[in-house]
Amino acid sequence: MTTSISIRLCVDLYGVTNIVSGVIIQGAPNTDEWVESFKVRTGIQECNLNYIVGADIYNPVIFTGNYDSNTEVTNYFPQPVTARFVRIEPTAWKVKTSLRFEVTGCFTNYQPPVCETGWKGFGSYCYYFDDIARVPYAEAETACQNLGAKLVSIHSQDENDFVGYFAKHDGVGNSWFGWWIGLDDRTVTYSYQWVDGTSVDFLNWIAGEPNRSNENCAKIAPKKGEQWYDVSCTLLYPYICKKAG
Ligand SMILES: [Ca+2]
Ligand SMILES: [Ca+2]
Repeated sequence: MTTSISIRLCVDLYGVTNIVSGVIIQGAPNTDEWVESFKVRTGIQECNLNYIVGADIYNPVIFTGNYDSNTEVTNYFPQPVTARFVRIEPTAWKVKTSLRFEVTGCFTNYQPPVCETGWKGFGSYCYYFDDIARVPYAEAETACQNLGAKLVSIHSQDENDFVGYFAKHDGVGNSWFGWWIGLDDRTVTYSYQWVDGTSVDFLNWIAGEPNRSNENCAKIAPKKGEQWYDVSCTLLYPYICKKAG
């Protein structure tokens, strides 16, 4: 990918979500113009990109850029991300923010999931957002099973962003206040488990939650930064299902 002068360069990775592990940049060909340092944002929705961060999750990584026109400088991210959009935000440059830019990652062997009509793909899974239903948790669980799926499990900030984005934009009425996700402590209080049996390797409770031993089911609340609450399993919410693509 080669591009012209741009303060913020954003690329759409062929219109599909990819695993991106880093970026490679060069200065302008045979001209003393290059980007000396930069930040990177990535994401699956163009208007909702997150900065690449490292151990300090609150501050974007400042990547070291070029020192001449033609040497390719490769920067790997602290860990690969799932992204369709990659945006370079120069923080220092020589004369102009000229750069040539490529991304590294798994493009040749990544196959976007094939999802039925009405389902949305992310990673290797398909997701269904039933924003019409208003049902208790157990009914939502059954409804997903009837679709050959399970109530959604969430395993990364990227997956949470994806789920949260569609929870927000597909939602009508009180879906804005929450959707069932497949996380509960119905068996052992405060021992939360995913109903699809996957490991609990990511949690996104809002501050102060989970807060009640008699609230055993989790919802994601798009209105509250896509964070999670424990609530009574008898409350009525729409729900999100997930199955392999
Ligand atoms: Ca509980
Ligand atoms: Ca609660």
